[in-house]
Amino acid sequence: MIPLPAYRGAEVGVMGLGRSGRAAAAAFAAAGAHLHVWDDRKDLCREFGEAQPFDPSGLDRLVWSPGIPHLHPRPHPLAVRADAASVRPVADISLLVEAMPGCRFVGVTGTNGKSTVTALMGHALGRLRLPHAVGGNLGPAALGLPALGPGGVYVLELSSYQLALLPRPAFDVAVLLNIAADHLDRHGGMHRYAADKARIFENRAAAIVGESDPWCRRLARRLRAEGRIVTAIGDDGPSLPGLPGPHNRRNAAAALAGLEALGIGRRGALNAMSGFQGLPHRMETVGEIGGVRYVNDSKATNPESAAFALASFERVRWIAGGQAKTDDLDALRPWFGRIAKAYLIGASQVPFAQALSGHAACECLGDLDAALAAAHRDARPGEVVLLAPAAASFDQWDSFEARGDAFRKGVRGLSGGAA
Ligand code: UMA
Ligand code: ADP
Repeated sequence: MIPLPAYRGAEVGVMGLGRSGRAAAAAFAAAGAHLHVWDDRKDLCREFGEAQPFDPSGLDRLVWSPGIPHLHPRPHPLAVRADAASVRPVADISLLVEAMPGCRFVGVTGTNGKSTVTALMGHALGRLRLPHAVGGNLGPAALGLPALGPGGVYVLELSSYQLALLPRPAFDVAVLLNIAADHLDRHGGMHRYAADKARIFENRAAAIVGESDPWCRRLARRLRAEGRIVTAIGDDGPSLPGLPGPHNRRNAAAALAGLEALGIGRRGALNAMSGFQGLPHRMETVGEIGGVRYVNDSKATNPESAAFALASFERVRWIAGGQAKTDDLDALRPWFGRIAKAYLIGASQVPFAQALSGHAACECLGDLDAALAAAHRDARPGEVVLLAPAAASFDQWDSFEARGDAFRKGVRGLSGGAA
């Protein structure tokens, strides 16, 4: 837990009692602050005592949970009242940065690849035996991380929600991997989304940017015009056995650049990165049956990430569909030729079938079990059965993890399916 001695006796509020809010509340309580908590789920508030009316006027700090809209599509009513009282809601990450001035902070953001790069950097710092902690959008919430001594490195995965809630971002190293349409309702459109992502570079951060999309290219040009040194992420990064696919070479390049920006020599960094096995649900091989490989990329929740998964294999039995963020599969078009057949599921199966019509064979199967059974039946040696839905899971599952776990279990249940 992060010590917050500066808040001893202060009036502090926490809005939202999920993972980030609970960690913030615990850190404030341990510091001896006067804690006020709110959540639209009143049962959660009751755990902290009597429900309290929301009075932001006397608050020294208001920590706001990233999942609660404070601006778009509509500000939460309590955000409106905080604004009226001139109290700015902030992300827990602000307090972490404030509380640990002797440490260095690496921020990793982007539409796709954040978790992979964050975890890979954490893996390498661990191999190098450097004091570090990994968290933020991935893993433990900011204020639940361990306190590191001077020189410690926090590697933080940052969502656009969190970035929008940082008053003065001040990372030492900032990585922006890519920008594609996602979460647009929460940011009020693509320009605002890109602007929120760009905030990671405010202040003094060493800038590392993937220049594969027009939004990032424009931003890198702007930073260079401002005299900043920008390290471009190419697709020539090291190829790590646990990280298949061209996108993962970009991720490895980003992690390498991040480690070098921390002052770690190239050879040492490369050596430390090796052995990283990747994260579950991201291009995870979960079985090999009769020469057919089964790959779980359940985290591919938008067409851009699914495109990289398709690009990674020659001939794919593609399981896709769910709660689509867009029915437009144009990002996948260059790889349609790799689809032996698409097995479509979930709420977007019909629009996805329409988008694929004339380009690839496809069938609407309704759910994952039926799709896996059909793909398994059709697959020939050398092919890959790939779950890369290009859509969120929430129409049929609680999370992308639950969807990926069901796929892994289904594969293990197929005859001879031990991974
Ligand atoms: N709540 C309200 N009113 C609302 C909405 C929510 O009171 O209108 C309350 C809920 O009742 C709940 C709490 O707010 O008790 C949930 O807060 P939250 O949604 O911010 O979730 P946390 O559990 O605090 O988790 C957050 C991140 N979640 C989101 O940004 C949606 C987690 O990222 C992060 O790991 C965690 O903080 C620790 O830092 C998850 C995520 O889905 C992985 N991120 C999105 C993504 O990756 O796409 C951005
Ligand atoms: P995030 O944390 O940003 O969601 P992850 O590392 O969890 O990113 O990967 C999410 C999905 O995006 C995975 O399905 C993965 O295959 C794909 N992906 C990973 N890195 C990239 C990248 N650099 N560009 C595009 N897609 C990617």
